[in-house]
Amino acid sequence: MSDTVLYEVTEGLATVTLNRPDAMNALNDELKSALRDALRAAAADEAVRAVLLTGSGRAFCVGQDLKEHIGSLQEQGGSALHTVEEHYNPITLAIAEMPKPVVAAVNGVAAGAGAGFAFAADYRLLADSAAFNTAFAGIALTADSGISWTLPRLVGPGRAADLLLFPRSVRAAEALELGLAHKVVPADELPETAATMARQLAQGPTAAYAAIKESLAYGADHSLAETLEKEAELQLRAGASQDHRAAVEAFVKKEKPRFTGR
Ligand code: T3D
Repeated sequence: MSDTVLYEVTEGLATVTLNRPDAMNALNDELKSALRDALRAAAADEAVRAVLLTGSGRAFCVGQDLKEHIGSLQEQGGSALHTVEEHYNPITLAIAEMPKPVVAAVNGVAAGAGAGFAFAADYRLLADSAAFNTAFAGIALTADSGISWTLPRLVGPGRAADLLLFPRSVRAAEALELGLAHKVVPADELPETAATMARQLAQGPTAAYAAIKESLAYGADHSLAETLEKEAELQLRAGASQDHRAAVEAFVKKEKPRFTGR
């Protein structure tokens, strides 16, 4: 695997680190392919029960590497934008749809597709020095990486239009207020806090988390009646898990449950 993405699995937690710190983790072709492959590997690996996505250096990810992109545009014109189908879409889908929680530890600025990947995650923990910037309109592009789906759901359609039409860096405190961040911590505490939270999820009831992800996604664009049916189906599945039985037994015995993810 390319060293532009670090991939490590310990005790059920896959840590995926964007690793072009000198380029603020800008997404060149090598990094995009490596990230897509790492996320697919984490999704498919039953031993992985949660994923932590973060960046090395001072940025989380500044989106498409525009220094590489200018060369592609000169060579290929608009065909250079096929990277959206080849990379951005599968990366976003892998984050949003993998049947296990994904925590984004946003260690610095997240712009363009970098913001999109964080918005697709299930939980966003921000360093107090971090910021989001949609960036697209600044280079005469429209939203990609799912931002036109995730952003209105996070902040409402009016604010989403504002953030896309007038791109600016939304700092961590405002991101928390808007609902773009779940939690903000001092920058030097981010790695430890993020690892602790992600490890807690990796030791949790994986099948229930998968069902929670699925039901939230389903409920976002279905009627109440349809969602109730989906909840019933998913609850049957969660209720049949070993973890559910073990947790109820532990509750009755006043013990702490130990989840195996099955
Ligand atoms: O193929 C396609 O294009 C379609 C796919 C699109 C997906 C996308 O992600 S489109 C959006 C691309 N990203 C951007 O437009 C963001 C551009 N960057 C910025 O607006 C700002 O740099 C930030 C708001 C992110 C951060 O600002 P600041 O003040 O902290 O940093 P800076 O001084 O602007 O940048 C520091 C360095 O990073 C600088 O390089 P230098 O001068 O030290 O050599 C800058 O050029 C570089 N940098 C920042 N963003 C990018 C980048 N280099 C390449 N690509 C970037 N996206």
